[in-house]
Amino acid sequence: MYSAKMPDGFLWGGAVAAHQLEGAWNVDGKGMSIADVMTVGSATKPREITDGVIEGKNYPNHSAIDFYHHYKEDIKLMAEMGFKAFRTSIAWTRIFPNGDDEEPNEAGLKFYDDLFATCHHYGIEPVVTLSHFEIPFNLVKKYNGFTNRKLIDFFVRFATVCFKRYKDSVKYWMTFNEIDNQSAYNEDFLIATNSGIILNNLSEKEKEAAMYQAAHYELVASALAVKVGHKINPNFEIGCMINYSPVRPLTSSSADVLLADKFEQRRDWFSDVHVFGEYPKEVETYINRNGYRSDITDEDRIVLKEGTVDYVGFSYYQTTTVSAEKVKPDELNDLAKAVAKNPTLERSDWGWEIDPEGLRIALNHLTDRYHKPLFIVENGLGAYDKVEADGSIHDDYRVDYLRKHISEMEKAVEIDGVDLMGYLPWGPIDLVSAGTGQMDKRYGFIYVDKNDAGEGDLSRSRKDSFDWYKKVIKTNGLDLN
Ligand code: BGP
Repeated sequence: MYSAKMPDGFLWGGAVAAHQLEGAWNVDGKGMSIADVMTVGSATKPREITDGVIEGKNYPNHSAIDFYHHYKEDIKLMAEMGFKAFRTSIAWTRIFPNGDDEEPNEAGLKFYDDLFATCHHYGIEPVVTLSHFEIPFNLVKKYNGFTNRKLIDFFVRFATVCFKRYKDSVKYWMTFNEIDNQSAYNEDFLIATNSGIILNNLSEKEKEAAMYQAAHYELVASALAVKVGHKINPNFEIGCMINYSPVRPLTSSSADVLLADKFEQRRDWFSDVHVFGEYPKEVETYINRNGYRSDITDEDRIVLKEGTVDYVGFSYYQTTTVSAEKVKPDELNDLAKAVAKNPTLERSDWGWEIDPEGLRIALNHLTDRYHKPLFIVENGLGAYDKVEADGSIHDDYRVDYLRKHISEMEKAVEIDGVDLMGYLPWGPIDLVSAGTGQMDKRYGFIYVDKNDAGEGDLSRSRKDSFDWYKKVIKTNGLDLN
């Protein structure tokens, strides 16, 4: 297996999001977020989004793994693995419970003071996402999420408060988690979880129109936040965050290749705007032709140019394969409809294709396209774990997945010359799945005793992967065995 030492200062660690582990959903003044109205699903059954909290339903994010009260113990375990960085989000509703409040909630701000101080105590650098699928529910109901231009101001106010408060305790920021992860909405969902758009009763065209409008406002909000952040602390590194999945044609036919290109254009435009500060031609033409975006001002275009990001953060889980048998290139709109199964790849228990080399391809592609430092801020395998009678957990499948991905990452850095800031695999401690709401879809090096039904005593224990990852970090990536 190929391995290489990573550059000095490489940020090894892990990544989580507030709503997926904190719990304490209504504690110390926290308001209700979109994640608080999502029920538990399964590998085959999607989560339900309810109109408010309905008694008797199971909302796993309400208590999650109660990181809110366990963070000291949890960060200590991550420090034991040698973490250099810990990515989390600031729950918007802890700071602005309704999203449109005039003043922030001091108790919420204080929680993150303490969390970041704990990280620094162990020499762990916090990496913070401002909005990670946890938009205040009030902003969804009252304004229809980011379809409303007012949301720009609410987000920028939230970002400004965070930048000022954590000016000296956080250096690495990201504005919106997986901003591109909203065009492939799920029919069964009531609300697009990224931008908070209520999708009920909208036609396919209306949904797409709403998505382009909302994404535009999110991009403007992000650019404004980048500008404000750099004023508050010029040493801030503020990045974007996309879900990156290299796209492949199922066959070598021109129709499949063109479809793969078009698919990629419709996915990459979000980061194109973040990095270049302008819309790419194909997407601008597509949305104009469809009459999708009515509100984009000259001032917006200036803001986008002035608020470009410092680095490109991305999640990598799998590649995407497309087939023109499913959708003709010129008829591409709902991206999910073009996706075909890749016959060469194995899948996880949740059907996610496993493709380590895709990570190297991703790193090369993003480097060539953006000429910016990259940051892998999510990667990992969701799997069922078995606890043995003596309490041990032999998660060799997880080690195997991560080892292969890290090896490809190291090739990209060492052989291809990619400028990479760090590697933060998803869910270093078991947490609530964003997609299914399950606890039993586990990513962690640290096991948490809680299952899908919410049973368990929340105790933490080390899986086999814990010691393996500790060694990887200790040798700066050289020893992957
Ligand atoms: C990404 C999200 C994360 C995380 C991850 C794994 O898209 O940014 O929040 O959850 O996917 O997905 P899941 O939790 O559905 O397994």
